[in-house]
Amino acid sequence: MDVLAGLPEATILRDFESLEPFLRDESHVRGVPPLAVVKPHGPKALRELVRRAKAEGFGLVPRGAGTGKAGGCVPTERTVIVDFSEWPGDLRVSPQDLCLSAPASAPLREVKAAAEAEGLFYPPDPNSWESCALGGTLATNAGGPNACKYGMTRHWVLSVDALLEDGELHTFGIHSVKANAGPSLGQLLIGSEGIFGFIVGATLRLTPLPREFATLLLPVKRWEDLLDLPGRLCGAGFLPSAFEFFDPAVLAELRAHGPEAARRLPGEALAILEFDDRGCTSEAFLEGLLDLLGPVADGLEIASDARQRQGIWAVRRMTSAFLKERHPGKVSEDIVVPRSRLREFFEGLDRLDFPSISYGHLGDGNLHVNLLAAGETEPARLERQLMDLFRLSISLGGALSGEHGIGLAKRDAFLALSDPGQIAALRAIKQALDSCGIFNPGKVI
Ligand code: 2HG
Ligand code: ZN
Repeated sequence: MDVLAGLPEATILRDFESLEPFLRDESHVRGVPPLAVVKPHGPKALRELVRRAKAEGFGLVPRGAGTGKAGGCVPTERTVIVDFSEWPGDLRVSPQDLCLSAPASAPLREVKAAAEAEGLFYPPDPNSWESCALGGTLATNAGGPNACKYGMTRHWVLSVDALLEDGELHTFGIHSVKANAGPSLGQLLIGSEGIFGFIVGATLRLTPLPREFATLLLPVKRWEDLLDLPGRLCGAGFLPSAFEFFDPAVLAELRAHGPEAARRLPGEALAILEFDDRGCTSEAFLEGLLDLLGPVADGLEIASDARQRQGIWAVRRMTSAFLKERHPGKVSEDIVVPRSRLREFFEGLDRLDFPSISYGHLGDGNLHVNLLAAGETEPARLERQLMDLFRLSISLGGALSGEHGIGLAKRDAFLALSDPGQIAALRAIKQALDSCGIFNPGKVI
């Protein structure tokens, strides 16, 4: 029986070749063939999909641009992929309310550009910002380098438009940062990875666009010298808008095999620090910073113009894809620890019995620990290694994911390592909001 026959307001893909690209995202996880891919053009399609999913017992897997890193949008058994790329709606900026409304289908690149055109800033900047869709960033609560100062996607969402199990569209939140009429269902949906309903759009908070940047390359001889810096900087009142790093192994790979700009990178290990406060390029600011950094700043280089700044960021932005190309079987994690525990984390990592290389968001303790040999490691052993890594992060007050989420990739570890009370509460909420279990079945919990 064709469960999608006559579905209104939608593009439907069914043939094997068209479904193939939807089996994966940008994680190492691969899904099973879905029943179909549906691209809804309006609420009628979604309402009808929800009705049929409940009646026929199939699941609905929401998908943005497929750039996720945890397998959250890959299909599981007997599911239909609901791809939001054709969901209608316009971008509307309201400078007076410092907000922007956009449909889930809006490319994040266009959201950021629409804000900038009004002299405003939408800070979330996942590495995929040029190719991802807003809806995916909302569903996964995407992070990125700017989270160091500005926080995650959830900190920039005023209201969420979502379709729930009743088949109706609801708006949770208002166009103001001050909204306190009861617990926030909008915030419950952000980062829920589609397990409670479909996010179809949102109104985002904006802030004046920073116009002054101090972008610094900080090479060090002993890479451990970087580890106390995020905490020291913050403790002294310096909050970088980004504080990224490459450990010696990642830097060596970039220098030996990376693009032209990477070949000139200095140091045995390297941090990229960026400030965007007004006055951050003044002598007084930089002197204060140098005083605080002390001898570790001996090789400090400052980007002198926008072109140099872009060159530095281009290398950082391509690191994930570059490492993946060189080590196709690797597994990259995204653990997080409080910035004051970074040194303890790396000491603990050294004691674990597997080699790894790291880069990522040092300033907020969100580290991409890469196990290059994962492809050749016996699966049970690899799982033990990953669990040891997650336990280490959790023992230091951190978590097994800082920005990529749980999806399918980390579901088993999340269930095994979380407080059972938390899992029970999440399952109770899931049962209350999705009693038939139609929304993204088999993910997260
Ligand atoms: C980054 O920071 C992304 O580059 C991707 O979050 C990290 O590949 C990865 O694991
Ligand atoms: Zn990252």
